[in-house]
Amino acid sequence: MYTQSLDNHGQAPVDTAAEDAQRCAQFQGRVDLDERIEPKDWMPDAYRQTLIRQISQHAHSEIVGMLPEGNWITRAPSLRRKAVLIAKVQDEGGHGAYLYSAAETLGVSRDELLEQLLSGAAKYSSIFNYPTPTWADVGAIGWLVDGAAIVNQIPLCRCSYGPYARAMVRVCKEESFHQRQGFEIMLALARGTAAQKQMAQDSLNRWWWPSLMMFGPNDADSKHSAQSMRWKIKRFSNDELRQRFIDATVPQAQFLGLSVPDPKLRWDEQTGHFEAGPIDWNEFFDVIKGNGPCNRERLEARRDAHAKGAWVREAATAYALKHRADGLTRAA
Ligand code: BYC
Repeated sequence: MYTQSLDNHGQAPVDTAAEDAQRCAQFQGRVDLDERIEPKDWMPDAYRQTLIRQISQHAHSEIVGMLPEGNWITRAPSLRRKAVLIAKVQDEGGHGAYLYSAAETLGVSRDELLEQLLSGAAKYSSIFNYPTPTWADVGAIGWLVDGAAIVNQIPLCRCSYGPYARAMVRVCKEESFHQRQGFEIMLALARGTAAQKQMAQDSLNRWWWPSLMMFGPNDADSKHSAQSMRWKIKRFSNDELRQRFIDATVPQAQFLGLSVPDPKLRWDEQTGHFEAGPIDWNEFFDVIKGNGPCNRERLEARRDAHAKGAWVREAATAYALKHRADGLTRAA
């Protein structure tokens, strides 16, 4: 598109398309050199929108992800388990806070993002729409869901956008502790009574396939991957990361003495990878459309928590305004 600036004092028209193409090329050059893009740097609008989408979906996943495990805080089987679980769930809230802050650096407000979540317009990870009927589910979430999150998020520590990459460094350190606490719960159950081992097996049966779906659709159906990889937001494709997770997790299930619920799963000597059976993508797309077993329950719980937290937000705002006013008085 060619436009003529109103105040360019009779000079030649400004070719904004050419200017934008030049800026985009310079931007891509910086990305190719692995330079970090920071909030005040020029960036293509599509890059900004992609990051807002991904970072906010990620933030929503963290705070919705507090709910399935939060259900077990009052019923944890010992004081130690309760203390650990409270700390873990609190960490997830912290991850949400860093991620909303990272999204805000792109020019969108936290209120806007929360409104998108609470109205049902925004996506969050499919995995949190499954129920947690037994204590073993807390173990399975830590082991599998946090395990999948680590595989997905370690490469995000090298994401081209600085604030997201830096948030991921801390998140990954905490996820690593979460994964171990989950595995430790599974180990205790797997080495416990026959009923406890069965409980662990049942939860693996229920969480295995949804954990594989966390990585997103197959590469052929992933509409954002190619561009996100060119921009180095994503470093690996959905299928590459899913395979990495399968290869790391199957031996862990074997160590626990549990069976992965995939009759087609086999070790491929030639590729050096486990080959998994087909994923039921109908289930995945159904869940992300809002029809999973717990979608409605999760959104209602978030709306309720948001409404009940209104007084905290009001008090925090009043406190911040008072401090600002005090600061101005002192400065005057
Ligand atoms: N669930 O083109 P694609 C945690 C959507 S929290 C729902 O491949 P992309 C934890 C996708 O958004 C872990 N939707 O997309 C917390 C897109 O739809 P839109 C959360 C999904 O972005 C508490 C469409 O499908 N982790 O670990 O290139 C307790 C096409 O997909 C899902 C993150 O958010 C899904 N699973 O790749 C315990 C990591 N997958 O937006 C643990 C950051 C895909 O066009 N995010 N969709 O309407 C990412 O790495 C990428 O966004 C994804 C998807 C790999 C998830």
